Amino acid sequence: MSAFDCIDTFITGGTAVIELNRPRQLNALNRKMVSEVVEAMESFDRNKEVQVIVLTGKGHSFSAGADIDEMAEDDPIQLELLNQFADWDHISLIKKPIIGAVKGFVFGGGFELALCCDLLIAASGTEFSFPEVSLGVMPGAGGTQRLTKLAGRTKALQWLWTGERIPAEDALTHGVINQIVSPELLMEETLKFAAKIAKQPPLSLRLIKDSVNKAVDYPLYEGMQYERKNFYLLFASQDQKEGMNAFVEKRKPEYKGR
Ligand code: CO8
Repeated sequence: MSAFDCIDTFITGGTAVIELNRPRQLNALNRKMVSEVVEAMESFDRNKEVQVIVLTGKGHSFSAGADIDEMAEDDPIQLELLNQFADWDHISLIKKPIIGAVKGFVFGGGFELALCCDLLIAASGTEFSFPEVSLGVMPGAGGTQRLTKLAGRTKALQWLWTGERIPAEDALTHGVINQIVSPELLMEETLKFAAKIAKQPPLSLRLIKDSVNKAVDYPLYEGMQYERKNFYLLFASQDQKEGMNAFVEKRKPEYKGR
């Protein structure tokens, strides 16, 4: 039995899978679900058996957005006191690769949660949208920032102002997702993709993610200084010795994550 009410989790090979589990509400994100996602991610981030985390949704859709019923009567003071976005901030601190496997509707807060993933694989027919504008609000969990950094200001404004549905093909063209696969193969292809990453040395994966994330926020020079420190740090790892010795000795490396 899952320890969670709104998500399911399991581990297969070196990949941990987190499934949003309110399919009858199209996986609308209530606050409990977001806290559970974060709790599961933090636990998998510390679990030595896990190299990659996959985030997906049960049923037809990844997520139709924040739970409007829960949010409708919110007031600013209550929102300030709840500090619910602290949970979202914690997702940015996860060190392991996170792959989103999305399908159906990826709307509002669901789109924001997808944008918290490092890579996104979408089933054909997936539609992304920020419909918040039509509810008299706007994205609040990073949507305006992350979408703009990925797709650029022009497309971001168009999509955020109109709330129009973005077909998976457009999301691919504008660098929002990595790949489109057929719906029946979504999990299979995602797990294959995850396995390809999971076999790489964990410390390299971790510091590559850390450095690429800095590229988004830092000016080039500072980013390169940061990258250099991470590069040096990897020379303190057993896996660097193993990787380079294995190359010289013409054998397969055996990485330990140390
Ligand atoms: N919140 C609550 N319930 C929802 C939501 C939602 N976002 N989306 C769907 N549901 C429920 C429906 O009420 C319905 O429940 P019931 O069967 O009890 O009536 C069930 O899911 C199925 O939905 P529909 O019957 O509407 O299914 P359709 O296939 O006809 O339509 C749509 C699918 C087009 C996705 C439609 O459900 C829809 O428009 N949903 C709302 C989409 C939306 O506006 N999302 C943005 C919400 S605002 C937001 O995300 C702000 C983010 C802020 C930061 C994040 C904080 C967590």
